[in-house]
Amino acid sequence: MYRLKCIKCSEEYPHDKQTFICEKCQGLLEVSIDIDKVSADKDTFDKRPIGVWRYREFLPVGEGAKIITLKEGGTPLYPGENIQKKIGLDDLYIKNEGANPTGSFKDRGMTLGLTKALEFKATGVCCASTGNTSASLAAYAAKANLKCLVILPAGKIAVGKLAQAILHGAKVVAIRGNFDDALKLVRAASEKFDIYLLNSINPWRLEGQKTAAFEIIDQLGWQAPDRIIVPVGNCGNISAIWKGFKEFYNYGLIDKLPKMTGIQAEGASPVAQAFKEGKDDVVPFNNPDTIATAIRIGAPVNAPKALAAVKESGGLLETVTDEEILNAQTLLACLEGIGVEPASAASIAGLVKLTKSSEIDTSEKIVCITTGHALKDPEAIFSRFEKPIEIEPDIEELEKILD
Ligand code: AN7
Repeated sequence: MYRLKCIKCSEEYPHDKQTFICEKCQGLLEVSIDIDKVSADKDTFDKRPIGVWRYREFLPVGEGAKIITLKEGGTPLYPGENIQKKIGLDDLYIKNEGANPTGSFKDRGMTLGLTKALEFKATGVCCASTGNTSASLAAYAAKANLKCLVILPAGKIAVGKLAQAILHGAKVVAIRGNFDDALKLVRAASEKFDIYLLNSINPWRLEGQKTAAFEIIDQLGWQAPDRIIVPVGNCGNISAIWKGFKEFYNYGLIDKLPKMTGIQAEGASPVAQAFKEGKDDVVPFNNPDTIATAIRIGAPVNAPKALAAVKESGGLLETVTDEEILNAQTLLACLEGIGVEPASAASIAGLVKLTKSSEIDTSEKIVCITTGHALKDPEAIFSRFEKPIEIEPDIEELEKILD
């Protein structure tokens, strides 16, 4: 019912083939599911709790597979009432992926990733990461009882994420280099030491991440929004979410598709630049830089998938500055009560920018995806807000400092 397929030359490989790259043309692979052989409907899903595995018929795992789960997904879809009013929109929602077990959307991918790793009889798993992937992989590897190696750019990982990877018992290696260097190294390590690679070049992992689209449709009462806005780094998530929408559309569960809108941080925006220049070739940023360390990526591996998603859907890619990102983080925290890390706030920063420039129609039903929890990166908060005022435990002293 499912196999691997090259997105460039359409060459197909059996589902148990151990490769992530087309052997013929070096193109990226995706999982191709025979949608006409799927048998499920809204009632099938309704009997199960909301989350990744509610949509099991659309997930490429064998019948008897041992499923590694921490009950990921089922994240809240909040109406963005206060932000919507402030910036003049009619129908805004926020899908808060920071509410996942390890605090980011990566958990959706890792439940599939570790389930497949066991199916493929892996004894260990590995990834390179800007932080969240490593936190998630470490936790799921622990649950699956597999060894875990994570390679990180030294000094550039938000402290909460690093703490998680260490806590869950991964072998944590920091390299003198950036994420792109770490990814190169881990790909070599995966081959040399036969450890299963779980970066988003792994198409099985993205199958879990596509369930964010399924949940949004489900939570909106079986309809698609007009637009999805999502932060973009290595380009896996936007591609996965688009695949999810297409599958429910092809299966007949929705009758329209949303415009996929990807937001990159200006200092790490090779894909947005390519899109703006109308090019398919993405020119890597050699020294990507942004406060949003999660998306500090110069050579996104899934760029061709993301560009296709944006073009097919009639969406767009936009950049935002660090200042816009931090303002959006504050907006979300102080108007909606949702705490997110800087990279997550890129979707809201993009929303604000595109509303101002009238590229978004104010009547659109929009879902902004916030990808990671505020506590992932406490330093990004402490560095720009006032520290608490210290006083004696005395009511008069307290009165003096209150407005
Ligand atoms: C909060 O952890 O790449 O475009 O190694 O942590 O699918 O890469 C993180 C990415 C957005 C970008 N928001 O998603 C990693 C890593 C947050 C993230 C992204 C990331 P992709």
